[in-house]
Amino acid sequence: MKKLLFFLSFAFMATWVFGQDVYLGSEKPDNFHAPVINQTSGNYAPNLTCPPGALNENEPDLQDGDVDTVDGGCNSNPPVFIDINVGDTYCGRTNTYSSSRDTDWYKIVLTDTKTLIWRSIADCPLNLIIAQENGGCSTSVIASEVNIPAGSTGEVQYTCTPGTYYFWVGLPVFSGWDNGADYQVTLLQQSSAVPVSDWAVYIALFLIVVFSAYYYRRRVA
Ligand SMILES: [Ca+2]
Ligand SMILES: [Ca+2]
Repeated sequence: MKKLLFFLSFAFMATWVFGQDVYLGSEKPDNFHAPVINQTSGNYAPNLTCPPGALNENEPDLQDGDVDTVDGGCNSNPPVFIDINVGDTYCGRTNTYSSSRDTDWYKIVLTDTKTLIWRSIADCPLNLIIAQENGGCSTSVIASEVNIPAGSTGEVQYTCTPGTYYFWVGLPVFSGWDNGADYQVTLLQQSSAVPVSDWAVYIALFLIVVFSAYYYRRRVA
């Protein structure tokens, strides 16, 4: 029984680890691992509305034979990106077409170190990826979250040193979403300030220590 449980646990972990898709491409590769959670729209009712002040990706849903000339990143020739700044929210679209998927690459060039958060919500399942440019279109995936269900907030973060980074958003799958769906993505910087709630905890702990010491001294005096 123990051996069976061990085997099942190992199989689950292996499926979870190796079944993840952090592939940046728009076309399905031969060795693509099917996502563990093949989330579809199910009973979810699309309800995203673009918030005031948000920017628009301005890319129409791609059709068979289309070339992504808006933000296909390194999947397009020549490569094309949307520049993004910390604090920006983009409202965009993503879809599948002809066994391919739309991929959207947002680019930022950092001159100092920042812990950046890439956050999303969508009317479809999403993958979020942060990739670092190693020169040209040589990239390294440095953080990712995959199979974020429709209607759920996804988030991935990384402490980025000076350099060029790509913030990628797209579907986890290569078919089934030909009619497309809305998404929203936001690039945030993690504050280094200690939240007020944390300070309250520290002060409370300090007072407990002080009063405990005072009470102990009175008892032994
Ligand atoms: Ca798009
Ligand atoms: Ca695109």
